Amino acid sequence: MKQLGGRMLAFLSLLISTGALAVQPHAKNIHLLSPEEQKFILNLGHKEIPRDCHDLWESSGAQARDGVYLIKPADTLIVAYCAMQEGGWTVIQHITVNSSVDFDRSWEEYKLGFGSLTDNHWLGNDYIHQLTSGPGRYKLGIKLVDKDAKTKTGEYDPVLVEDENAQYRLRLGLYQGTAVDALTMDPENYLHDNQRFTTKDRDNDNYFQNCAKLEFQGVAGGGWWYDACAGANLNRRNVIYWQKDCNKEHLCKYTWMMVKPSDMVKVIRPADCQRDEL
Ligand SMILES: [Ca+2]
Repeated sequence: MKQLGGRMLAFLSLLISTGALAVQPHAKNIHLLSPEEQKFILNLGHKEIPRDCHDLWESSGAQARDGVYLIKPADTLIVAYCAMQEGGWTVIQHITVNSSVDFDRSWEEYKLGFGSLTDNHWLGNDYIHQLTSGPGRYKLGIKLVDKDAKTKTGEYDPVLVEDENAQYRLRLGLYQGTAVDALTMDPENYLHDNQRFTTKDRDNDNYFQNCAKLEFQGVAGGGWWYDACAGANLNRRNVIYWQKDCNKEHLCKYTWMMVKPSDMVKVIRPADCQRDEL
């Protein structure tokens, strides 16, 4: 009996070390990957689960490549797409104009994420909250690619998406980038900073109707931190909107939203202090 138990353990640990058991990812948002894609989680079976993609990039000595990884921003294990350029961004949104993934979704769907991590998706407001609420500050990266493949970028530093009780209110710091600042400045006075999240089934916006339900050419706006209503909305599937950079006259093809720890706060590791002790 004892021997059988030992063999069983050896067999189990073999399965775990080969990654065969490690999948099931108890990852809470595993629905963002097909069963086939789940086999290609790049850190499957690893003992140490990083907090985010930056953590992973750093511990790999800047060698980690783009792809899907298991991360653990709080006490929940999730899967996320990591864009490893510039120190490891955790992607929270990707949309392609006229995406086959519908962004006209409910509160619950925006909360837990939808779409496909390797394609168009929303990571999930619960996880965006967990990522941006630290420890340490986070920043938000925006990447816009227009129909001529010209790319514009921007960063808000810091960023915080508050929890569900606060209706995932968006808090943004200073902006810099080549794209226009469409979240904290708008010539029409639509400010997205400090707004709560609105979906078609939960109206937290400042308009007399629900901004997420307003249609353009038959397509609703999708969930967003609406004011009354928008100077930017990256979740409208038929017209990606970012003031003068992306709109119905100047079409954008893709966008990404990503987060990573702020440069303003450097984490000091014990090893970094040793020199001071000499
Ligand atoms: Ca309203």
